[in-house]
Amino acid sequence: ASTLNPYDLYDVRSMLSEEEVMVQDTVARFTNERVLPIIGDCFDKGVFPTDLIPEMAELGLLGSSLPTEYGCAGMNGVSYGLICQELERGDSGIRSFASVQSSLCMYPIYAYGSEEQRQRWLPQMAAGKVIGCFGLTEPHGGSDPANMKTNARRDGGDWVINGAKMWITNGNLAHIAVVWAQTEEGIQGFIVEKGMPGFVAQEIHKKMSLRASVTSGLFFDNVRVPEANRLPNVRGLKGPLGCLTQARYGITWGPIGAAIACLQEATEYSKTRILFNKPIAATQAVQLKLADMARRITQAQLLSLQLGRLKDAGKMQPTQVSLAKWNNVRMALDIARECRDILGGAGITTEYSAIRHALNLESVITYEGTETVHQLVVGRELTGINAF
Ligand code: TGC
Ligand code: FAD
Repeated sequence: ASTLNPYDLYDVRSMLSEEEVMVQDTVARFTNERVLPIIGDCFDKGVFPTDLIPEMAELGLLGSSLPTEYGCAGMNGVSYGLICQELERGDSGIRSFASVQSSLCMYPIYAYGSEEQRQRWLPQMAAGKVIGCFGLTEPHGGSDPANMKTNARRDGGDWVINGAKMWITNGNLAHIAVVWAQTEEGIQGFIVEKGMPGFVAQEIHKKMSLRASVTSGLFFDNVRVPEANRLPNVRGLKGPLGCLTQARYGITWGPIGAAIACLQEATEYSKTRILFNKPIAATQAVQLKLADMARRITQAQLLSLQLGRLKDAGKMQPTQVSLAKWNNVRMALDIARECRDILGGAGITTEYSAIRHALNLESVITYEGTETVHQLVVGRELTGINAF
C-alpha cells in the first residue's frame, strides 16, 4: 500500500521544523474540534463565532510572528503560513479574522508605531481582548488606494478625520481601527478608537460570501484623534502596502487549506457514490479531476513553503507574494467549484463544505488585491512597464 499522504503528495511536511509541525498539528486540532462542527451553521446564519477568539489567543494565533516582549508568540513566517492554512481549512472567515488582527492591525502598530503605542495595544490584542480592523479601501474603488479621499488635517495637537472606508473585515467587532488617510504630508495611519465622536461602523449585510465574518463600512465625520494615535514611523502608500504584503503572504497559504478540505470531501464522496453500478471514483472522468486538483495543490504547497523560507531569510519581494496570491487563490477557487460539481446536487447545500469554500474564495480572490492587480504587478516586473 502507498505511504503517500494524498493531501501532501510531495511530503512538504518533511521540510518543516519540529516547531512548525507542532504549530500545524495544534491549529489542525483546533479547526477539527472547534471550527468544523459549527462553521456551516455560522455561515448559514451569517455570524462570526466570537467564542473562538479567546481560544485563538490562547493558542498564540494572534500576532503570532511578533516578539514575545509584546505578549506575542514570536513564531516564524512559515508557522504563520501554516496557521493560515489550517484556519482556512475550516473557513476563510476564520482565517480572515486572524489575518486582519495579526497582519493588518498588530503589524502596523508594531512596525510603524511608537513604543507607547506598542505597549498599549499589542499585549491586549495578542490576548484577544482588543480587536482591530484595517481601513484602506474606500467606496469609490479599492484597487487604487493612492487616490483615497479620506483625509486628516491637523487642528492644534489633534487630527480631524473625514471620509469613509468600505468592506472592512472585523469593522463592527473592532475596538480599534488602523485608518489610512491623506494628509498634507502624504498618506498616514491613525489608530481610531471605537466610541470616538463622529466614528461609526455599519455592518454590511446580504453577503453571499464570507458569511461567517463581519464586514463593515466605517464612517468618519470630523473625528478628532490625538497626535498620540498617529503612527509616527511611516508616510506614503508604502505604509499600508507594507501591511498588505504581510497579509497577502498569509493568504497564499490559507486557500491551500480550503482546497485540501474540498478535495478530501469530494474524494470521500466519490468513493461512496454508486452510479452505473460503480463508484464515480472508478470513472476516468472523476479521477482525472481529482488528480488534477492534487497536482495544483502540490504546486501551491511548494510555492508557499519556498515563499515562507524567503520571508524568514528576509528576502521576500512583493512581486513574489503577488504571484503566489494569484496562483494559490485561483487554484483553490477553481478546485472548490469543481468539487461542488462532483458532489452533484448535494454540493449546493452547506451540509458539505465545497460551496461554502467556493463562495468564500470569491472574496479572497478580490480582497488584498484582485487577481488582475496581482497579474499586473507580475507583468510590470517582467516588462518594466506600469499597465495599471
Ligand atoms: P507605488 O506608487 O509604485 O508604490 C508606493 C510605495 O509603496 C512601495 N510598495 C510596497 N511596499 C511594500 N509592499 C508592497 N507590496 C509594495 N508595493 C509597493 C513602493 O516601493 C513605494 O515606496 P516608495 O518608498 O517609493 O514610496 O504603488 P504601486 O504602483 O506599487 O501600487 C499600485 C497597486 C495597484 C499595486 C497598489 O495600489 C495595490 O496593491 N492595490 C490593491 C489594493 C489592495 O490590495 N487593497 C487591499 C485592502 S485590505 C484588504 O483587502 C483586507 S482583506 C483581509 C481579510 O479579510 O483577510
Ligand atoms: P475595484 O477596485 O473597483 O475593481 C473593480 C474591477 O476592476 C476588478 O475586477 C479589478 O480587478 C478591476 N481593475 C481595477 N484596476 C484595473 C486595471 N488597472 N486594469 C484592469 N482591471 C482593473 N479592504 C480593507 O481596506 N480592509 C479590509 O479589512 C477589507 N476586507 C474585505 C473583506 C471582504 C469580504 C471584501 C469583499 C473586501 C474587503 N476589502 C477590505 C476590500 C478589498 O480590498 C477590495 O474589494 C479590493 O481591493 C478591490 O477593490 P474594489 O472592490 O473597490 O474593486
